[in-house]
Amino acid sequence: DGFATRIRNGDGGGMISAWIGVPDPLFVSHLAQEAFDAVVLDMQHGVWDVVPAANGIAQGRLAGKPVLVRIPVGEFSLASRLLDAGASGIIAPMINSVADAEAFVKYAKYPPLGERSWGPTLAMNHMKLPASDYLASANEKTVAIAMIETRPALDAADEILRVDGIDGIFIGPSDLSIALSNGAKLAPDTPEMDAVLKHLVARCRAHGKFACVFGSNGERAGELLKMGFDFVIAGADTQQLRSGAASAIAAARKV
Ligand code: 3PY
Ligand code: MG
Repeated sequence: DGFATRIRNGDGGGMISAWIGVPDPLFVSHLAQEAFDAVVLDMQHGVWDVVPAANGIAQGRLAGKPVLVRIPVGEFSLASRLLDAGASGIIAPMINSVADAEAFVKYAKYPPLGERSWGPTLAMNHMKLPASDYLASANEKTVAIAMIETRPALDAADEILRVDGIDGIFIGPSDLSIALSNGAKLAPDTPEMDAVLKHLVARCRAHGKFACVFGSNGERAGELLKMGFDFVIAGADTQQLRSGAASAIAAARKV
């Protein structure tokens, strides 16, 4: 559970995380063997339900990797349930205002920051903490990450970053590119988008919060780390699986 400290202090040296949409805990077991710093389970566009997600968190912990979960839009009560299951952090999509950020914090943090309800049975098992120690440290040891991926979110980024209990932001370059082009294009990897991303990294630095972003492949992830992001994705599980298969087939056909 040094993850939260590592990402808060920026001493992760730039983390690369797996991103898993296939809802099988065994996928976590396999990908966690690679040199990823963390694992994200995607409940928004992936197809995870709560029980497999809880088992996926356990597989990540077995492999010594922190597991974060992206919940579906507005389903903040899932944040509490997944933290109860031992998630190291929650990523909430489409946080477009201070009101959205505060609603998220309410479910992700215990008082005085929020109103998370008590019952972290699995988390205490995983972390080997008695209840009093878990209560005293959970707000620090787990992270609440707000996704910035719309025009209103971009406009409100400073106010969202100022909300107590929001530990960092995660930029969704796909949705943001769709929003900024008014629905005209999906273009997450352009120079125009890079200018927006650099601006948001600077705002995170100014507020002492960390910056995360989705990168569609390894090379893009490297560019995003160079821009100063603390935590990047290097493509999703399905892409990595298929590109591995495609390159094996291509290699076989070449002999
Ligand atoms: C986006 O780019 O919009 C995301 O949510 C990350 O996949
Ligand atoms: Mg998105």
